[in-house]
Amino acid sequence: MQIIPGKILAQINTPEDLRRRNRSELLQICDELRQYIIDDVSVYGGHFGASLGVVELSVALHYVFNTPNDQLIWDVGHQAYGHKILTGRRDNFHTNRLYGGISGFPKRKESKYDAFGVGHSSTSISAALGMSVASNYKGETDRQHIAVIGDGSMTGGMAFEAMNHAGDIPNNMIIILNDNCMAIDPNVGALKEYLTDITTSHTYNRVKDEVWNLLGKMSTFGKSAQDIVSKIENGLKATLLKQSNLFESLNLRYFGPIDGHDVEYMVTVLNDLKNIPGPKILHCITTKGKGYALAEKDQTLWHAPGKFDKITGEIKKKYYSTPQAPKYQDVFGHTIVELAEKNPKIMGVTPAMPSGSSLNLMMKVMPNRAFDVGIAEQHAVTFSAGMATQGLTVFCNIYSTFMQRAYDQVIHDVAIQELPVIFCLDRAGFAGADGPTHHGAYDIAYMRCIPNMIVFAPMNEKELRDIMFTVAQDEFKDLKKCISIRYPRGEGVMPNWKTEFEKMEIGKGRKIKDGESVAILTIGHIGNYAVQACEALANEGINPAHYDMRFVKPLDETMLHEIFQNYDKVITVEDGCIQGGFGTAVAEFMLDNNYAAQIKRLGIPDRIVEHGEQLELHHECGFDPEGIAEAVRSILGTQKNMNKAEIVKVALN
Ligand SMILES: Cc1ncc(C[n+]2csc(CCOP(=O)(O)OP(=O)(O)O)c2C)c(N)n1
Repeated sequence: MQIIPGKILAQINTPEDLRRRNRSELLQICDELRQYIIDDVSVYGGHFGASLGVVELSVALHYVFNTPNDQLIWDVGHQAYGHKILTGRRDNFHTNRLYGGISGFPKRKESKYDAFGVGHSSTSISAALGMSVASNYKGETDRQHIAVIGDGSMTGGMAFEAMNHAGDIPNNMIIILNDNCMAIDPNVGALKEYLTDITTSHTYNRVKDEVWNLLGKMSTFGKSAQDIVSKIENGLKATLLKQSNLFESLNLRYFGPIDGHDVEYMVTVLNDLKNIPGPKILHCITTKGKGYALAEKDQTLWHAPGKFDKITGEIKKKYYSTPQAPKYQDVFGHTIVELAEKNPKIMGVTPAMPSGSSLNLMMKVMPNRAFDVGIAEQHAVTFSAGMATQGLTVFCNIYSTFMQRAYDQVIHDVAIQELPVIFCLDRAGFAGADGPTHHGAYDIAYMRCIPNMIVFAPMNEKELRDIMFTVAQDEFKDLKKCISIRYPRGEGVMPNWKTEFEKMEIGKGRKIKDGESVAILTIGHIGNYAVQACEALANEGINPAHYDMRFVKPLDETMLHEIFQNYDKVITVEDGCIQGGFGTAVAEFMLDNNYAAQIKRLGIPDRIVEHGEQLELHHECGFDPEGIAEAVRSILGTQKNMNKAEIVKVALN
């Protein structure tokens, strides 16, 4: 379906086109841009509320600054749809997040206007600072560097590390703090309270107006007047506004708060800021979901609602006549509550993903035992470690991709100290439409090399529940190990998922079926693809064995001896990187034990895999049901082609 832009937006193909427009037209351009985002996302899906909240900011920034020479960096980048539409990608925008289409995040390869690739939060200030230092070094002193960062992302440690550094370097850098009081869920922490204090302080706002009135006159009176105004402003702030000290004390000149939806005023302010040297921060107040009433009302739901009817606001869901399997995240959320109700030692931790991890279920019923710590993965891990030293049983739930942030903490604060922290790594494997910044590709490899770390992946809901039950027992603490439990985005396979808990033996795999000549070894949910492949291969008279290994570490060595003694052809399958992953662990076992089987490792290859549906990406990398079946045929040297219709049917089931 073609999305039709409004009259003026249709004529804006680059920011240069925008800058040629009359300032009086900006309001209408914002309306048209907002409508375009609503029209597109309602049909094609994607992130929603955040982009609506920065429509005016996007227009004002491209109107005032000379992009792409001036460098504009969007933190996280989920709010950059307006920016993409204004920078030559409007006609392509219907491919946003689709396989082969444009990325849902700014990406350097995609456009010269995307100054920095993003996806994980809190990187923008560091990147802008690096660029500003480079510009200075090259003598490009008129160049501007702008980081746009949300109040949620501002809670990330990197943002503070960068501000600490920035305050020490007198470069042209503007930090735009887009304050909407929200992360995906409501923002948390003392910084949020602080920002609200600044925003609502009457004294502050009165003084702010005076300061701005003075600033407005600056350009008229020249440099000495600027100095005087600057001194007055600083004096006023220092004496009257103790709240402003946070940024000012880091040597960042603080301006605002201003209404981030008043596009004309923002243009004025940004033009003024352009002429003020040194690092500065502009605090803009915006509403997430601005201009679409439902999105303003339930901002978490409308962060990324999927496709919806833009008139009625009905979010389109698939309806099934039979009960469906739940999402793994919900199995985690319900199971931790179930366990915690009986065991007062259990605590839950999430860095800013209560809804995404379903820890919100526990936060609701046990608010003093489940914590959203902000976008702060490193802190989440060490905070969990701290609780674990006191004998608590801590489930620390972090998306696989975001756990990359906290690697040192996992080693230094948890594994070395033999603390029994339970890491639940959601969105492990291909994340899908969010693409390479979000794929949980590396956790098997990066976790399995850490001493004292157990690495587990459930093939279904029951295995997830049983491992959670097992490691929640006090005797798990006696092992003096931590554990990484990885599971993918999306649904499992068991509509009746609420099974009785059964204790699992650590390091014990499960034989799913015996076979002939070739054994398929899988880890985690992707094992269900192998089941489908085996069913399809049976029609061709091919009968592979299949083992659900469950543990990457410790490997089930008894089972592996049985496998290598009986099969000289082995295929490993994982939804994770091949290098250093599960298949590599199996190959290492083979080498260490002097077996000589032919091994084919299926998984994520050593390259960046772009975005798309999970199944599309599994197919591209050759480990969807069809790919697994093909690998079996190939290792057996069988020529006969699989019945494609059957495989597709199986894959779709
Ligand atoms: C390191 C990291 N952790 C978690 C996330 C997931 N995430 C994406 S957007 C978001 C909220 C960002 O809030 P904010 O910066 O205030 O932007 P808003 O959505 O409110 O515009 C979170 C937690 C992420 N992108 N990066």
